[in-house]
Amino acid sequence: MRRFSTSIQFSTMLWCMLALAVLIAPPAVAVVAAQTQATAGAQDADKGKQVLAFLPNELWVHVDDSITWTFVTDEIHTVTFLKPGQVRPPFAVGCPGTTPDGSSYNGTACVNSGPLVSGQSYSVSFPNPGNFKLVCLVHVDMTGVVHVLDPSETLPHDQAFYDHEADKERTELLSDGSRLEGRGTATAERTSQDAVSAGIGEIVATGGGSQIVSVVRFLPGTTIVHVGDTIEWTNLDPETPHTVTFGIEPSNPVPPSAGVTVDTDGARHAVLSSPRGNVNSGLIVAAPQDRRNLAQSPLGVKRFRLTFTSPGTFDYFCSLHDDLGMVGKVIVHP
Ligand SMILES: [Cu+2]
Repeated sequence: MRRFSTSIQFSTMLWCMLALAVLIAPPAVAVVAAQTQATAGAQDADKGKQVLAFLPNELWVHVDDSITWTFVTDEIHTVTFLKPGQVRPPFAVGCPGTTPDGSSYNGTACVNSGPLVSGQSYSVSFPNPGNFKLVCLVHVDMTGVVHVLDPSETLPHDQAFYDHEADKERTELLSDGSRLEGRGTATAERTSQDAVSAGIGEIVATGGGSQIVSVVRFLPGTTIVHVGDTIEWTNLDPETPHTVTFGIEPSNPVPPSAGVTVDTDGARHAVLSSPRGNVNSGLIVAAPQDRRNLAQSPLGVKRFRLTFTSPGTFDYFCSLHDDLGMVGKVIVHP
């Protein structure tokens, strides 16, 4: 009982001291850490056009402010700030690993959301001034920058400006995607009756870094040929890999399936003798951009050819993007 009353007296005294401290404290200078909103990725209604971009991809904040990125696509992205000079890890490896939502990036230790999709968000705060590169570990050309200014400096833009920039960039990239979709179909038709574009895309530069739009579709979606004909798929995307896969989805879509050979011009080639047959092109993808004073990257394998030796209807898909609706059909007439 005695101990109880002592503790009451002690806490009452604490409250009085706290109240006094509040009363005599100088009027607070409103240093409220601001919260900026941005978006990771965008897509159209049928998910065929994927904007691989931070929207917008250049932001100015004050020291101790934080930024929240909202994810809005079925395609995965990461919000990642690597250490200066850090070797870029695969997204499955991460920093290594991930750091929790609300992590603080001080310019020396890696911060990484890990792969996130629609409905998720990730916030980062910035305790030190500086200019920090923002990357997505899934998409190499999805980059941005965060400028962290001393509180004495005036921020050049507000949330309304960033919302407007994000809208403008999203609209422009999706509209580019529509134009590319037309070009992917037209290019395939011009090259040969039996040519299919396996995706098409572009990289766009902004003041903050680079953004991508990828059309994750086979263009055209249906091809009609005769027994003995060969169809050629070409990946026209500067970055996004695809596969041309018939039959059972392989557990590892990266390597070509057994029986896929290489033509003298480097394109992969296989023969399919039944609509129930299995064949996987492996990744067909552009080579990464070269960087001065580093070894050049080898040629990418961007083409896959398939010869049909029996009639029937053959359904196929991209092992990486079938969930986004990247599927096609080949009708082989006798
Ligand atoms: Cu794909």
